[in-house]
Amino acid sequence: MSNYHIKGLEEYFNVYRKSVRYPEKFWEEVAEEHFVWRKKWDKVLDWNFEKPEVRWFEGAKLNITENCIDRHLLTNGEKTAILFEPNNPEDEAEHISYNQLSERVNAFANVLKSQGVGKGDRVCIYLPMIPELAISLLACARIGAIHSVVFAGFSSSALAMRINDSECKVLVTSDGSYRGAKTIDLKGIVDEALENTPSISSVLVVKRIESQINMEAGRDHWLQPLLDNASNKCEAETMDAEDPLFILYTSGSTGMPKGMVHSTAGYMVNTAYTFKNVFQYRNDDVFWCTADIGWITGHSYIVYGPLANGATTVMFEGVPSYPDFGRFWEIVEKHKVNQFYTAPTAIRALAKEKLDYVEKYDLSSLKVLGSVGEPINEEAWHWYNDNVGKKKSPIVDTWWQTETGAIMISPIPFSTPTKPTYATLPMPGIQPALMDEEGKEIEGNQVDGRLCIKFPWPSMARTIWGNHKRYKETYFSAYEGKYFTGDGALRDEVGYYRITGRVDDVIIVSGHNLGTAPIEDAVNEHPAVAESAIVGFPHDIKGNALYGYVILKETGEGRDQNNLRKEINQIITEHIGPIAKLDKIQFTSGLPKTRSGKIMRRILRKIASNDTSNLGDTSTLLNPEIVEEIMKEVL
Ligand code: 7RM
Repeated sequence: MSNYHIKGLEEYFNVYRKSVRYPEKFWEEVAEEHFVWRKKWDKVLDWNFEKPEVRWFEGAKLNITENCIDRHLLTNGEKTAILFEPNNPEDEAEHISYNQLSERVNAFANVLKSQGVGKGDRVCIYLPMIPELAISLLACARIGAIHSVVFAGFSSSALAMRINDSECKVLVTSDGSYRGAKTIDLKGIVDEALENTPSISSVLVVKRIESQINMEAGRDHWLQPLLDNASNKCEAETMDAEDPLFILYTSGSTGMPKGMVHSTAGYMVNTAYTFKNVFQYRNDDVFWCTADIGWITGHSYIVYGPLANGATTVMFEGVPSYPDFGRFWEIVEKHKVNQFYTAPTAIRALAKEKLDYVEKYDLSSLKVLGSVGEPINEEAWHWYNDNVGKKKSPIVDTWWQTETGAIMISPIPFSTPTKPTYATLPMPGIQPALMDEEGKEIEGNQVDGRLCIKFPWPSMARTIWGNHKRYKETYFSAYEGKYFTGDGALRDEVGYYRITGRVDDVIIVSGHNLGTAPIEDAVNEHPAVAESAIVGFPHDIKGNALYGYVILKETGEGRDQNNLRKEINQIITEHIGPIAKLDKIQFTSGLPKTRSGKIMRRILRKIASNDTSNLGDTSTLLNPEIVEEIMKEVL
């Protein structure tokens, strides 16, 4: 029996049972046999979900880049580590070998040092999907700096907020980026953000689009000349197992985005383990995850998980629709991709287009198809299975979160029989529980409830940067002694899990988590807006889209409503980014409220979804008459 590479359903059950009975032994074996350590741990696990406090492999010393790069050099130095496919299909793909990756990461690490970055310092990375993005993560890890990647689609104020929250010292960005036929002035956004970020002392700028940009003397430096002068050897910093590796922000239902803090050793072991098993990666395979490295999926399954396994990982700069809707499949054919991992929103968008775009290409290299980010609906599942996988490639519907660091519930392809819309079974080491409204665990099958995890796993986030109290309240207070995911789920007759969606005020739009509160805050900044409430409603392509109910001030009444809608979306774009724009905006004179003044979103959600047959009990509302008014004007 191999813990590390599961083959067959029986073996999965054996490994799973062992991982529940002897979790420490299980993870210790994985850690011992598949990674290089400068010093082994003194204790595998220490935990307390009340405080909460979790430590894995305490006392161990390591550097994750030695596991992701150095150890592959002797045997696999010429193997392609990163296969970069540029936005423009006419431009040549770049094959970066492990040897080259090593040199580039080390040189970058030396440049960071020359800018005064040391162990524990935070570095903000705001880059498009170009090789420097992956390289900058690894360069930080090399010297023990904590990276905080901000998705390059976020606005200047979203960027500034994240920089300030974790007091980043250096920012890595580019002169601009390509996105399909468009170019984006990234540096312009950065300049605006940096007006209010006192912690940033220097900015490293990658040249990508060769545009005329402002370079502020003393603060901004072109990266290339610094790299040219840097040595490509840099000793890896010795890190403790529990030293933070990175911060990644995720939206909550209220307030500031949460800076989830991930540890070094546990994160490494867990992402590498799940990568190997969920994708059944073999030595010469080419793996492609289409996510952006600005999200956790990119961190774990473009960078760390694949590289820790010595894999070839594809990085794609562009979008699925450029130059046409066949781009993904063209890339699969061109690079003979073996494992393809994408999001339901992308599948739905491509399924709307002519089948020609898929059928034109030879997809016979594909062995495993993955899905992540939101529930995959039955129709999309079948389209993916029939037209991309030709009914031969199992679909792994992987459920996990920024907070969990690694895949938690997923089929193991060729072992676990798949079932449309089901993420199926927990990965070894993961102990899910479904909870009822009273906070009791629901035993048995054919049940549904709120999804919790009742035992620690190595890659769980350890805290929220600067706010351990919020970490405790958000994840460990709803159900005593358990981690609460925020998702609802059901367990079928054989024990398969199906994730039904968020049970809080987070809406997943095109696979991006959006908290309603920050968007409402932005809308309320419009001078004519008195109050607003935002809910999600089902959308063919995005999964969910945003519906805003807006109460105008007197000054706003009589104004052109379409102009107001445009202005409101403009403010959202500035504060959060275009992904948070509202699809529909309904002006109303009031919002349904409970007596304690809480907006009854449940009712608004139903109205926005055109599902008004059963609105539930509205008698407890302060203003039940408003429901009628809203229903009359629904868009
Ligand atoms: C990896 C990622 C997390 C939230 C999570 C769920 C939803 C993710 C699935 C899914 C149903 C899936 N991290 N989610 N994967 N829902 N089936 N396979 O997406 O932090 O950005 O989002 O995404 O609601 O809580 S995330």
